[in-house]
Amino acid sequence: MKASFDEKEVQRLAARIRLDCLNMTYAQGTEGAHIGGALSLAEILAVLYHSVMRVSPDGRRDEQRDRLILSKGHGAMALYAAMKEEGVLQEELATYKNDGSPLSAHPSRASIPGVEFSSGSLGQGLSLGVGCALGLRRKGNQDARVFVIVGDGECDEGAIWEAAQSAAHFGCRNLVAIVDHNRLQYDGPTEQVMALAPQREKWEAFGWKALQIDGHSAEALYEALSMRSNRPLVVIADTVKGKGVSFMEGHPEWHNHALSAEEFAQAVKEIEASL
Ligand SMILES: Cc1ncc(C[n+]2csc(CCOP(=O)(O)OP(=O)(O)O)c2C)c(N)n1
Repeated sequence: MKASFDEKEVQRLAARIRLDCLNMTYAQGTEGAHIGGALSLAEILAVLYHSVMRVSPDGRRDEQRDRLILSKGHGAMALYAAMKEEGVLQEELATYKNDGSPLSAHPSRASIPGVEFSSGSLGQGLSLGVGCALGLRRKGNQDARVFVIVGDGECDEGAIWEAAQSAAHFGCRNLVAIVDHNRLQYDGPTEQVMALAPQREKWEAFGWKALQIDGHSAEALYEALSMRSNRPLVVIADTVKGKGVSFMEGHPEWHNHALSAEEFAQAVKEIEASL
């Protein structure tokens, strides 16, 4: 774990991640991008990359590095922006989704050295995380941790709960799941599509240490993600889909959307005001 945490610096980093996500989305023209669920991730990724994870600037070479799996792969824009800020990604964000660019709509291990696993098909990342955590332990690596970010809608997938059960069974104390709990999924409110509550109690019943925190508070995230537990740890991060842009916040239609010139200007103005 890194020793330094500066709340203001992390907040500024989160704002820059949001600006990059807006730029990438606007560059897609009428095709748009997964902006809502990228904006909800900004503080989570800022805290992980800046203050919590040991990252390997040269990709996956450092065996002691912490591993991050963005299981909700459609949040890739926020991941690329955070990686770029921390020097883990050298590509130009402006190439996002262009033909031939390594920065595809979902992160690809084959084209980006800092990506641990390819994702995009929801429900798979936590199982990958369990395997990775077990592998590290069997290699005698006691320090590296595995972080897996899942969406709350993604938790509809049965494979998430199979992975949760096996993580506890195999004693994966080096595994941390983060639920981006923004209460919305593709087609509406999570509780209407497939009720998840009571989330914390469910994870606890599956044998995890469960915390529920404000997922936009850098300090709360830092404290929770720095915690070591003798069980797998899940941090249920209460977030807002579209966070930081007033006309997007809490509106499911911004899951995957294009930005008009006026909307882009307004959104940038609002994020810049928070810098
Ligand atoms: C297996 C699978 N089914 C469907 C999709 C299409 N899809 C992409 S995002 C999404 C909604 C996910 O909701 P949530 O996990 O809550 O993400 P967030 O709201 O944070 O963006 C769906 C259904 C997919 N990527 N993978």
